[in-house]
Amino acid sequence: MLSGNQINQFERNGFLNAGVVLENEEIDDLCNALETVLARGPEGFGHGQAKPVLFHNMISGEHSQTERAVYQIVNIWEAAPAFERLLYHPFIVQAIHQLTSFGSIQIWHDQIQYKPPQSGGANAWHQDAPYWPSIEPMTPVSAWIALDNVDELNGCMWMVPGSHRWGNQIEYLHEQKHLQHADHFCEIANFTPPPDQPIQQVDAVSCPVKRGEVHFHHSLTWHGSPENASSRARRAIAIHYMSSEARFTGREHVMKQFIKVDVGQTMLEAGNHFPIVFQGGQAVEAPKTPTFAQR
Ligand SMILES: O=C(O)CCC(=O)C(=O)O
Repeated sequence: MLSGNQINQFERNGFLNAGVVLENEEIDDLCNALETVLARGPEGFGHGQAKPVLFHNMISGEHSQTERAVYQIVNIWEAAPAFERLLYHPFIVQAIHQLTSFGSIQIWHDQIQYKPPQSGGANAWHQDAPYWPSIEPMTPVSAWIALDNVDELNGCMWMVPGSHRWGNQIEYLHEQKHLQHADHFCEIANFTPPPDQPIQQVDAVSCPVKRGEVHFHHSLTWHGSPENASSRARRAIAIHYMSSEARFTGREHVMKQFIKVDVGQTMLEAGNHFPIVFQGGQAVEAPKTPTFAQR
């Protein structure tokens, strides 16, 4: 369980490192599963085989001249049982309940963001919720779990304390796309927070996360991560949750193709791509057999 202090810290800042949640052996299993998926590559999954929903270099095209890469794998859990089990991690799920007060919690989607050594690219400043127009209300909290020690040198996330209370500022944040390198990533300029909010300065801070630790962030918290120019890999997985009371809007997202309810209906019956992980006051147990993947 999160302590009252941790919850207060999350509510004030919009993010929280809640410490170690995974044993070495679990991390090794996750890393092995990730290596298997990376080795197969986006084209390595045959027709009818369980596969991630999306697998690509998320900065190719945009910065193709730099030959940098951030491999984004959405719903690796569908292809890898170790990642499916992680969705049901009781501490993480309970913490999401504590931070949101939702009575029923589902997975919206997960995503690996893997930055290879030396050539890892940046994930520019953004907020998550504006990228998820398919569901309302927007999903308020994500869990981000490090599979390597992640720090300023290999592309840890940076966050702006208090920014989750400043509304949807995605257009402003897109103007900060030139901030790519660790040495200037924090130099966000020319923004005045709304005067009625408790935090009044834009002070980006780095958020190092050790292997096996979980870091939570609000879906309106300004965040991003600079390039990985170090000799170390940066492997991490984010899990994005939603309330089962969230409603399908019909708007676009890579997960929209799997939503089995009509526009305006709640996501509770959205289908098995959106597993329920908390219900009836407790974390749900992981299924005994994988939903999609072969063992
Ligand atoms: O892994 C990263 O560097 C960024 C991840 C992210 O933007 C998120 O989890 O919302």
